[in-house]
Amino acid sequence: MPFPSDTNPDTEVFALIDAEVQRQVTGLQLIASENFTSPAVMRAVGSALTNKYSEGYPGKRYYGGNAVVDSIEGLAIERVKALFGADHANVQPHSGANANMCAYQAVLQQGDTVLGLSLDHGGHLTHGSPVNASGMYYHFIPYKVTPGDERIDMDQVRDLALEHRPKMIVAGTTSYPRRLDPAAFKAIADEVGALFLFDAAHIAGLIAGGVAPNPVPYADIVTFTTHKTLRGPRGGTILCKKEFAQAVDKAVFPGWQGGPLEHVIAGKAVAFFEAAQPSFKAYAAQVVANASALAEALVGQGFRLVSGGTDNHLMVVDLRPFDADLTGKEAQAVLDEGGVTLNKNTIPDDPRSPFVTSGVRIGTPSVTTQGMKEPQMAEIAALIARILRHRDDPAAVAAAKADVAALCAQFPAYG
Ligand code: DSN
Repeated sequence: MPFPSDTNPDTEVFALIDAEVQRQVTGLQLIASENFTSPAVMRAVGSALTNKYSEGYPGKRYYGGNAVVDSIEGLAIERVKALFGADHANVQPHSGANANMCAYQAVLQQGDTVLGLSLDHGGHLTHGSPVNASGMYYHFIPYKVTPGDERIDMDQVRDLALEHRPKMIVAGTTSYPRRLDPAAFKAIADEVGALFLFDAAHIAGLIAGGVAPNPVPYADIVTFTTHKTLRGPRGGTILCKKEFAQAVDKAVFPGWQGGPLEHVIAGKAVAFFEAAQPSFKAYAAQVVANASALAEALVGQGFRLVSGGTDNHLMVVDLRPFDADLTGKEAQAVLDEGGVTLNKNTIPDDPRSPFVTSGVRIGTPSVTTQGMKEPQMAEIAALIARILRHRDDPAAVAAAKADVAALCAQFPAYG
C-alpha cells in the first residue's frame, strides 16, 4: 500500500528542514552544546529501527523480533564501555536530563541530600534547580565558584560536604570553562562517605579524545549526552560501576522510560565507533586549541572572559567591559541576525536575570567539525565584535552576515 506522502509529499516540513540545514551551514554555530553529527549517524537515526518496540534489555525483551536490535544495542554498550573503560553502560536514556534523573533514582531516596554546582555558576537544571524535578525530589545544596578567580571552590565543596553529609556529590557543568578534577571530588566524597556522580555531558567527546580527565575510574556513576562534543545523535548514556548496574538499568526501564529509541541507539553505536578512531583525538585536541585561540582573540577585542579564559571547548563572555549597556539577550539576538548563533548566559553573580543576562556562552565543537582552525577563530572574534559594535546599523549587520556566510562556505559542514 503506498504511503500518502508517496503521491502527496509533505513539502511544508521538508522545506522547513531544508531551511534549517541552510541556516546551519551558512552561519557560525557557536552554541557550546551543539555539533554537526556525521552522515553515518544520521543514516542510523533515520533508519527503519524506528519501527521496532524493544522494551527491556538485550536478551530480555518484552516483544519478539529483537534479535537484530539486541545486536545493535549490544554493540553500542560494548563500544561505549571500551571507549571510557567502564564496567557497565546503559545506552537507553533519551536525554542527559533523563540520564541524571535515572541515575539519582537508582541510588537515592526522595529527600536525600546532594551537592551540585549552582545553575547560575555553570551547573545544570538537573543538578538541583528548584524548578526541576531534581530539586523537587532531592535536597540539593549548591556549591559555587570562588568570586575572585571564578573557578569551582573545592574548599567550599569540602566544607559543605562536611556540614551536610550528602548521600551524593555531583560534579559536572554546562557553562564552566575550566577543567574539573574528578580525583579531588572523589577524595571529598570518600571523606564524607558520599556517592560520586560525574555529569560529563559537555565534555564526553573531550574525554573520549583524551584531552580531558576521564572520571570513570573515580565516579560511581557517569552520565552524559551523546550529541555535544561527542558528536553523536541527540540522547543520553549512563556508565557505572558493577555494583550499581542492576539499579541503574531498573531506574531507566521500567523506572523512567518505556520503549528505547533503537534508531538513536544505533546512532550512538556509530558515534562511539567514530570517537574511538585516531582522527577523533585530533578533533578533540583542535576543539580545545580553537577555544583557546578564540578566547584570546575575544580578549583582544575588549571582552572579559569568566575565569580569564578556557581550558575546554567553551568560554563565557562577560559583555560589560565591552559595552556596559549590552545585555546577553540583545547580543544573542543581533548576532543571530548576523548569522552567528550562540546563547545568552549568566555570568557568576549576574546582576541581570537569566532571561536577560550580562554574558554569552561560546563553544567551538561545531566550527571545529567544519575544519576551522586558529586563524578562523581570530576572524570569528572580529566578526562578533563587529556585529555587536554596529548593532544599531542593519546594513552593517547584513554586511557582516555575508562575510560570515563566505567564511562558512570555505568550511562546508557537510562536504
Ligand atoms: N542545554 C544544554 C546546554 O546547552 O548546555 C545542557 O543540557
